[in-house]
Amino acid sequence: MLKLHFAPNSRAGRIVWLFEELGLEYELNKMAFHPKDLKSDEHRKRHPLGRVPVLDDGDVSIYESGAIVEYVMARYGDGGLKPAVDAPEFPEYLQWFHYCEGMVMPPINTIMVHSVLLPPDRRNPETLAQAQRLLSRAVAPVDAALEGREYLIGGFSAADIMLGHSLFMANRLGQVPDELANLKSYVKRIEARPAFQTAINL
Ligand SMILES: N[C@@H](CCC(=O)N[C@@H](CS)C(=O)NCC(=O)O)C(=O)O
Repeated sequence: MLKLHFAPNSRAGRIVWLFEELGLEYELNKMAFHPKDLKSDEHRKRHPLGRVPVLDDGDVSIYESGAIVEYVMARYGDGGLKPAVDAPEFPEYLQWFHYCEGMVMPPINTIMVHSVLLPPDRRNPETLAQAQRLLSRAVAPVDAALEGREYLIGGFSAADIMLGHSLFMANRLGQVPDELANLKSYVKRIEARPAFQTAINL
């Protein structure tokens, strides 16, 4: 049985979303998004930095949300949620899949740290403003790519599970302005998916 080490409001939601889209059975170890759980000796044995998600599958234990998504699709996905290697959409699929952790999540992390996680007296307004600028630059090409498309490569794919989840987070942080109308409606489409709703409400 696939066992996911999970905390609410985290990237672990991507993996639940994937399980739900694929109709897979899974078990959850639901932890608090708090150092008492994430930095415990028990969890640090699973992830040296005490982070989520971590997936156990028999003798396999793996972390990094993108790697977990690829692992689950390769072993249990039956070819779903990704274009074939020789399909024209394949390169763009890879691009948006990796743009998520490579370009969009770093400024989101900084925004979270300097607007939510740190106590107010340790937040740095300049660091926050710089991350907000970086994020607005990073999401603009995604808005352009979504022109006339329902999802990132046309049909729904695992690239939407990665990047769509980040854009949902960016929007929730108030970082997607109304002018980016393609992104705004994309986030609404993501939110309307029952599998996403299951993941986000855990
Ligand atoms: N690149 C990693 C990032 C993992 C990560 O930073 N997860 C966050 C939650 S979204 C976490 O566990 N934070 C807890 C902490 O930093 O203490 C991935 O995609 O899995």
